[in-house]
Amino acid sequence: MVKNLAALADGPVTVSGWVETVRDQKKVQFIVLRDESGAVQLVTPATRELVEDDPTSAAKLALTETISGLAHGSFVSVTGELKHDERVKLGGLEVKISALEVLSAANPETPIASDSSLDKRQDWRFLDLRNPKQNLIFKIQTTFLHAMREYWVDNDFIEIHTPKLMASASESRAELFEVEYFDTTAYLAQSPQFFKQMAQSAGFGKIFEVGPAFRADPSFTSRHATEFTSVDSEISWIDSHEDVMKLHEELIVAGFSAVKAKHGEAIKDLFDVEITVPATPFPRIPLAEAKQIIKERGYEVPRADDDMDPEGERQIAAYVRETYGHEFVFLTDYAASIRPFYHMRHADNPALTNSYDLIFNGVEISTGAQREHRVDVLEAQMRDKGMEPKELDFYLDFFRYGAPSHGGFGMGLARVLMLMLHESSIREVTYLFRGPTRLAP
Ligand code: AMO
Repeated sequence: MVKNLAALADGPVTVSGWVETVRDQKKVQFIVLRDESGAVQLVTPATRELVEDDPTSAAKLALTETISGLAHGSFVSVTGELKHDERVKLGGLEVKISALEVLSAANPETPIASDSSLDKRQDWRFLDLRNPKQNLIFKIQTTFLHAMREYWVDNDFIEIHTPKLMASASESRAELFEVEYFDTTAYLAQSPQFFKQMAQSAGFGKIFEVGPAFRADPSFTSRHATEFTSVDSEISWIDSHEDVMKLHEELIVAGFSAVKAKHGEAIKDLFDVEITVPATPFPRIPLAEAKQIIKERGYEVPRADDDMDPEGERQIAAYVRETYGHEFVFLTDYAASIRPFYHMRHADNPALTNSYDLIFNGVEISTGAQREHRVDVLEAQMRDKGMEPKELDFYLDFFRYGAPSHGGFGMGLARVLMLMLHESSIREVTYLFRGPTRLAP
């Protein structure tokens, strides 16, 4: 690998990778060769014609011509002499080529360039991903998930994998993908919601799942996909949603600490972003209060349904940044009218729920709540939402045989990465994006 060259002494080496650039000068040729670990400069004197009394000149001429004809993106293997030289800007070393073999030639026409549109880059995602900046995103994602997984495992959480083929909706009846399923209809899971709650009644205590979620959402915003990776966790024996927020912020801190330690410098170099590990506790503001705060700052949320809108999220984030110097804020105690039937309502005010949204840099990344575990109350809350309890009898059964108090959250992985790296769309940080008009590649 290219990165291993730095540790080697001067001498013969073999290295392979993609041709990034060729500088074909009259007397000398340079190649920048890249693999997923980094880039190195290769150099060779150019031989432009046969020299009669030099028996090696035919081979030299062939090498020069091969290099002149190399297309960007070709995959080559090179043998040569490694030389450490501080004057070489790229990593302070160079390989003088003695032999070069083209293992897989690239088409000379490169279909995308750095200024291609996002849509065009999505068409050629595998080429787009060769860009070191794109590559880094997936290293960051790996580190972020690994750190959270380490937290879960160290704290005795059990990992579950809930089915993605469902007999019913898992959130609302809207945004449901239907699938032909033998002689019936199945639905793609919008969330692991019901089955992560089932784990609480099954006595698992604390669980997590990282998996796909599907939403037939026709919107073209920078934060919506029709398939996304959902990070979910659910815990038993809680007193309120405060316990869930505590878990949530500890996971975020674990993830951000690991990302900063491992990739902080590379993120600064490639994204010009300084990763901040957020201080705990994150600010918590009841939604009604948050709306009042932004109203006093001159922005009134236009929605009549008590929810926050994207501009409201940006406004409250700006307030939190100014007041607490924090990038995260929990907006809490949403109205029952805009929350699902399974959110627990306040004992003293059933118009409000024990729930929250987590806002990061002005965008919602997560929803969490304490769940209603008393089956009679659950049934009443379903009816209140115009639902017929019979429809979800399998779910209600989870609460008919002794169910612990519990709560949890679901978090969109791509949204976290987008906001962490100040990217403009989740399409930039999703391996292969799925949207209303994007099903391929
Ligand atoms: P909610 O529907 O708010 O809650 O989703 C949780 C989080 O998932 C992400 N998300 C999306 N990401 C990309 N594209 C989408 N179309 C999309 N929809 C949602 C967001 C969002 O905050 N069951 C509850 C969670 C819970 O209470 O545990 C749920 O799914 O980051």
